[in-house]
Amino acid sequence: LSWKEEAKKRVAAEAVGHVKNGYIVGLGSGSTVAYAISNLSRKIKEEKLDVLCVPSSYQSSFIAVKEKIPLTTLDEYPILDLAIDGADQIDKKLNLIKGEGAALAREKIVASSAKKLIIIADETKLTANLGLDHHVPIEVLPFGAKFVLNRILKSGWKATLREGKGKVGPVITDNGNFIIDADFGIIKDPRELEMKLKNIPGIVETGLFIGMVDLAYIGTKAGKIQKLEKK
Ligand code: A5P
Repeated sequence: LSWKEEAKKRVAAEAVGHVKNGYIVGLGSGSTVAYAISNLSRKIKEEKLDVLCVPSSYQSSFIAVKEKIPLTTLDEYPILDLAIDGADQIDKKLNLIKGEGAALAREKIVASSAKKLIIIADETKLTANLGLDHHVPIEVLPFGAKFVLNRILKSGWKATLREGKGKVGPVITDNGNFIIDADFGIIKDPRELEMKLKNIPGIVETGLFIGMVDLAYIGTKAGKIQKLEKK
């Protein structure tokens, strides 16, 4: 395995260490979370734990089913003990950009339902400034996609409708929506940007996760784990 995959595995195991018997656990999406799901499956079997999980995407649901992890829903358990998720960018204040896998809306709901949110990532995701060489994925209603795109472009930013792979035309999210990738450059005030975006009709959710993270484990190239905690 490459150092990155090793790092992802390491932080996944560290996060799964927080799961206790009786926990309801929210599962994020992406390749790092995939390691956490496999690890959690082993832990449940070995320690004979009574744990239920709420997946944030078809991807994490399919992996959890394959790993024989019992699943539940937010309708049955609106409060989760813990959520484990990945990120596309993370700054020192533990603010995130998410949504490369187009799962950001459900991920944000799962993360917001959890008493504790742990983020796992390799060190390439760490940044001094959110938005530096990175776009922000935004989930939009198909009906309002052009309208939202024009609003963002008119404000002087760059934005494109995400095209699908394995399908012509736009990416369709698990919620039946489109994704706009917007480039805001370095984001000085992510909370303010989030508020501005949320005021545009048609935007369902943004990939900005502000002030939500309790703990982040960052896997380094040197084989260590950097722990970042909410202050
Ligand atoms: C999914 O929409 C994203 O928010 C993922 O959490 C993010 O892309 C992390 O994925 P990796 O762990 O594969 O980098």
